[in-house]
Amino acid sequence: MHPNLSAASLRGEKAGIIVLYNMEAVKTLTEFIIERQADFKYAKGELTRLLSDISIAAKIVNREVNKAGLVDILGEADSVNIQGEAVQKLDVYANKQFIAALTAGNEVCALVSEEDEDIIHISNNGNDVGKYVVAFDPLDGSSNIDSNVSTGTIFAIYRRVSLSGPAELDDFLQPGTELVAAGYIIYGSSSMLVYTTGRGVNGFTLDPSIGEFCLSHPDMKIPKSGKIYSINQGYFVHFPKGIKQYIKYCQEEDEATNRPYSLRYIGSMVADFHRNMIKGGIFIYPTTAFSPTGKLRLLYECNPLAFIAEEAGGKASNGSKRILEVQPECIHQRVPILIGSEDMVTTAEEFIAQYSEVPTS
Ligand code: P6P
Repeated sequence: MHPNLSAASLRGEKAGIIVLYNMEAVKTLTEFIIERQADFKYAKGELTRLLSDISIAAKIVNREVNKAGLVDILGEADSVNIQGEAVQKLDVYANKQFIAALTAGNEVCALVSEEDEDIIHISNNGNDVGKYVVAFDPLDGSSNIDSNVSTGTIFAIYRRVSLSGPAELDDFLQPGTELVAAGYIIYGSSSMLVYTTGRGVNGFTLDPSIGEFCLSHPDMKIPKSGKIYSINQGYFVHFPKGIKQYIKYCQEEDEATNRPYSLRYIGSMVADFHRNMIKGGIFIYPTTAFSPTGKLRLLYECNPLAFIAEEAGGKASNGSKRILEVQPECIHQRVPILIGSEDMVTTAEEFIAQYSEVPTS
């Protein structure tokens, strides 16, 4: 029996989180990855080590995120990242943790981070041993930390295409269909790591008492439809006509299709996406007058979440094309995105096709 279970959990009281009843029922992330290693087309333990490195950094970041209100790690660092956004100290901390963990693991030859303008090369005395490249957003939604709102890390793992030597730009400019693995960590009321290697999606909840991510959401599926739409409606006047019409559709009264939907918008993509993974729904960040190609980044936000969404039976598009088929042109490329329940994304695409110029790409 898990030594740290409270009497409440023994009684099975719903505490709003997954209650672990006993260690016999608990499968850790490491055990799960090893079990599934055979499924992974490049087995030989490479992915096991790579995902294990990511989970270690996630635990360290989780610890600091949870302490953020207690130590002077909040507040804006004196720099801005290449997106021109004020950098929170926790952004910098999280970035350093993931770079350190992925560097130490020797499986990765280069990284792209939201926080760094250029490719971060990782070499071992001049030999670029790693067969993988990783694109990641170390702390998505970090501007919300001061208000204690969930934030997250998003990662995308590609096999390098260059044969040897330092990684090249083309190693990162692969479409999402070439992803070998992708995932996110959500630092919230409980912290979870959710990932896919193309064999379904599985979610692991961090049990801080044992410091392990434990399988809590096996074989996750996004409901085919839902009653939640997520969009920053404050920008309504700047949206394309098709998006405006879809929003009006969401607000109409129609019992047969469960409308009006509820509007839920957290402002952290990982948190909005994760809620829709569990409950069903659609998240939209379209083009706007001030983000003419969209705000969210293809390599380390949209592609990894699109891979997960599709593996969970959902859908992700730029309004007219699968996100995963968009050919990246640069490492910090932005794209418009509609992602979540398949039927809801399809309906939104129909409004875009009917009312406005669909994005070309
Ligand atoms: P807006 C956070 O800054 C982020 O990159 C995503 O996590 C989030 O979905 C989006 O931007 C929020 O942007 O313009 O609505 O504040």
